[in-house]
Amino acid sequence: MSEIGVGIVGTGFMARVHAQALAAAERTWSLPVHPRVRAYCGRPDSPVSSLPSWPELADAQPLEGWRALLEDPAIDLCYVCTPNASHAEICVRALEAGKHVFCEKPLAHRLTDSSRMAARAAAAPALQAAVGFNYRRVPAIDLARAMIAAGDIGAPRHICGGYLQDWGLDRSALGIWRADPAQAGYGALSDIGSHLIDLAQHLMGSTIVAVAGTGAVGSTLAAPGGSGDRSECTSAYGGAAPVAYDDAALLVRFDNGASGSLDISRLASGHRNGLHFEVRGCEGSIAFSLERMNELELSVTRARGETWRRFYVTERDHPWQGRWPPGHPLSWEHTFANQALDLLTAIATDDTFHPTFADGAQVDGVIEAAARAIESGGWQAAARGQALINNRQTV
Ligand code: SOE
Repeated sequence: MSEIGVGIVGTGFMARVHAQALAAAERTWSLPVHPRVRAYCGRPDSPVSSLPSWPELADAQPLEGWRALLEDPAIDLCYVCTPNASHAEICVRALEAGKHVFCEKPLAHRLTDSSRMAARAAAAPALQAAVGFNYRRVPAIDLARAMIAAGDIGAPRHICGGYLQDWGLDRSALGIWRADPAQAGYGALSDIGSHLIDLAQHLMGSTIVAVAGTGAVGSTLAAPGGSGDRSECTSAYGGAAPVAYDDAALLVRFDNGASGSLDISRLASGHRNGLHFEVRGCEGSIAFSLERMNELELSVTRARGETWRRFYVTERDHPWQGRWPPGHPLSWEHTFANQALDLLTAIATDDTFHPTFADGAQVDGVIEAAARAIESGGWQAAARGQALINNRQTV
């Protein structure tokens, strides 16, 4: 089996998730190529001595800064797991160096950056330019997508979804880069809203073309300087830095006429990592919660008072199953091994891994439309990924 040299940029918890996922994918499946992490690095000013020594990187060379990593001819695939504002420079340089690129979500902290990344990726069609919306690779979510696409609930009319976390309530989170609009973008809208927006489009089979909503900076987390006073934040769109919303409640309109309501918060006590959705069709509904991530609920009849049927998504013919007998559930980290399997397979077969940078830029277009909608109080049009590449502008 041929080897593929991997470089990991970043030493935060997502970098470790991906390092472990590559090893897990190797243990779980007969991969078409053998991923070998050859090098890793931290922030540009991080000396090698400060880098972690994780067991899964025991054979990898620690480097000072990502430029040295991109110069290594033995690196074929670069994972970018750094603060959102640094994604554009690293990913564009990696593509220019002829590397396949996997970028953590959101693609960028501003639409101008993600448009540039998508355009550069479109100019290098032989290279993978992938975005880490890992929840597409939760078996139960992919089964829901397939059931919706197969017409099991009729034409999908509305999605009611949420991504709720509570860590923003802890003062211990003060000062982390996810709270700094200059590094992270639009706060929870960019961090976890990007997942929810991507999933909503993936499940509904249509892109979001218009957004309305409200949002708030509800804690000391997100305001510059940690004051909590929103007046210090520049305008959400076009200002020096985005407004780092802690909460957002969005209404969305899809290209196919369907609608959605999306609830996003990192100040939601009672929800450690609460991603959930209910898709309502003309003949039924389907529902999921990450807190019961191997289950799916379907409502297609009201006969005899029936409400929901429960599926336990661990059968051998369910997506990304087969490692163990039915009834052995997967966990959050397995979705990254599923992602690695599909990315390495796409590289080996010269197929295109989805979601791509164009998909990521389109999601960032919806995020920026949401920020404009919150600021303006009215509906805002969302940019489409392809338009971004062709015209390098938002609509
Ligand atoms: C936020 O805390 C976060 O780590 C996101 O950045 C991840 O994408 C999500 O999977 C878990 O929560």
